[in-house]
Amino acid sequence: MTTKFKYNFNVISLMPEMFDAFEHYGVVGRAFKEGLVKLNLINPRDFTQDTHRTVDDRPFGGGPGMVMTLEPLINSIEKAKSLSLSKKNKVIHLSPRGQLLTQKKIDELLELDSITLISSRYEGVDERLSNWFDEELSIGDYVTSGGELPAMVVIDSLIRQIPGVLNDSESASQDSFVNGLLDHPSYTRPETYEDFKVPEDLLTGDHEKIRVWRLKESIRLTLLNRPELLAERLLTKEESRLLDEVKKEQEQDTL
Ligand code: 4H3
Repeated sequence: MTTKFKYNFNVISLMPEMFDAFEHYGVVGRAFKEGLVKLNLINPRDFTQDTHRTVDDRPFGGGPGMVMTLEPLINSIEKAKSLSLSKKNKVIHLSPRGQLLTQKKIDELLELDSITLISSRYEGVDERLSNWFDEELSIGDYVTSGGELPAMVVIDSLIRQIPGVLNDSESASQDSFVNGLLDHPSYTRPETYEDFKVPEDLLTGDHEKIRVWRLKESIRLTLLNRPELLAERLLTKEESRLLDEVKKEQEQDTL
């Protein structure tokens, strides 16, 4: 009997309602519906003792804004850990200060069976909370008003990589970054729209010619938009040849 894939996402958030739509649409919604993955929403406000259910306080040392207090977050983390499927779990704080999220990181997280994502608000969390989480992750160099959208980005990109979640027509194997290059351009009908034609090679039905065209365009796009990815990546002989062709064509374009 095939062991059914199971993965628990525990999200600690003051705004759990933000996840309502997230759970119900697209491939992500299907994965939740089929029970492959589970979303546990934990609200620190449920772990407060005072009548105002206070979760924040003023920063020591002064300055604008408020800081999320330790106790409701620690109690939330303990609750989340009790909902994790096994010891193969990590507690991650989403923050602009964190390590940048990459496909490689997503693949590492896929090896676990549960993750707890702390979506903070206000000016962030009391620094001592770092004794209760494993790492900080950032989805990019910008600030959002809460960690909820970054948490959804992490969960979505994880779910896409679960074997069986994407059927062939949605396949993740051709996604950007999966082979360390940006995804090749795609075209569909009509073959000509106003003066814009589909590249000839894609109309030949010659699978080898199409494979090479797509690889070359992936390399061209990566050189243009993310040259550092090329620097990090070992290129095959074929890829190096195609990169040289792209560079020569670029030189001709600038002449
Ligand atoms: C993560 C969280 C950006 C990211 C975030 C990211 C709200 C952290 C608040 C929350 C602080 C703003 N913004 N790039 N925002 O992954 O608690 O400082």
